[in-house]
Amino acid sequence: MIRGLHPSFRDVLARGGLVKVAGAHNALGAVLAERAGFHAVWSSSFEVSAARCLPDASLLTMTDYLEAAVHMQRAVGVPVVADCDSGFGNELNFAHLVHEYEASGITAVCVEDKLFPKMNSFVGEGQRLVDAEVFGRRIAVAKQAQRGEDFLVIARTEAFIAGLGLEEALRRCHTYADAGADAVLVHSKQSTEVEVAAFLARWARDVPVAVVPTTYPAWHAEDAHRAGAAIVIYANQGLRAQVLALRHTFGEIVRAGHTAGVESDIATLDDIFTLQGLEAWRKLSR
Ligand code: SPV
Ligand code: MG
Repeated sequence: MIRGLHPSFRDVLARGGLVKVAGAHNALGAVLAERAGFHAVWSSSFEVSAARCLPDASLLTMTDYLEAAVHMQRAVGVPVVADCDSGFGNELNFAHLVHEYEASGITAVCVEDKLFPKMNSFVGEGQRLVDAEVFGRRIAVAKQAQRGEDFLVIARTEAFIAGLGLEEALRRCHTYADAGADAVLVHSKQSTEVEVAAFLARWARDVPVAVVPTTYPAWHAEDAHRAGAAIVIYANQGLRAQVLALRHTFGEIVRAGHTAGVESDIATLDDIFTLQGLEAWRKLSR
C-alpha cells in the first residue's frame, strides 16, 4: 500500500535530538528500518549496487538510484535520504538530480566530493577528490535548483577517506557550508571514531554533521551525539545481515534436504503478509 505523506528530512532534523538513519536498497529493507525505530532511511549506493551484484563504482545511473530511492520512499512514512554518489557529473548534473529527486518526493540528497566515476570509500587507497571550490559551486547550483524550501542537500567530504587530514576536511566542509549545504557528512575509514570526533570538536558552524560509523562500530550513538553529530547513518549493516541470513538458510536447506531446521530462523508467512500491507489491499476488494 502506498503510504501517505511523510515528513521531510528537514522536519525530522528540526525535531532535535540525534537522527538515526539506516541503510537500505529496497522497500522491504526500508520498512524494516522504519519499524525498528529509525527516523529516516539511507538509500545507499553501496547497497543498491550490491543488490545487483555490482561494485559501488558509478556503474549504475542516476535513474537506477532514483528508482530505488522512490521505491523505498513510497513504502515508508519516514523520509529517505538519497545517496547520490558524486552527483553523477558536473554542476548541470547536480541541478538535474535535484530537479528529479525533488519532483519524485525525495526530500534530502547527499553528494560527495569524489571524482566521477567514484569507487566505494572502503576500497583501496588513492581516492581522488574534486577541487573544493568546484564542488562548492556545484552545491550552490544544487541549492538554486530546488523548487521548494524543504529540500535538503547534504555535502559529504571524503577528505579523511583520501588521507588529506583534519584541516582539509574542515576547509572543505566550511566551503560547502558557505555554498549553502544544509548539512555536511564526514566519512572516515579509521577503526576508531577519533578522526571524526576531532572534526566534530572543531566544527562550530550551525550546520548539522552526519557520521557513518561502519569501521568504528563500537561508537555508541549517544556518544556520537554528545561529540556533536546530529545524524548517524548505519549505512550497510542491514545488507550485511541479509547476506549472512540467506547464506545460512540456503546452506542449511541444501545440507539437510528439508527446511524444518531453518523454520525457526526465518520469518513466518504472516509476518511477510503484514510487511506487504496485505490487509489494507484486501479491504479494497471487500
Ligand atoms: C553507501 O552506503 O553507499 C555510502 C556509505 O556511501 S559507504 O559505503 O561507507 O561509502
Ligand atoms: Mg554511497
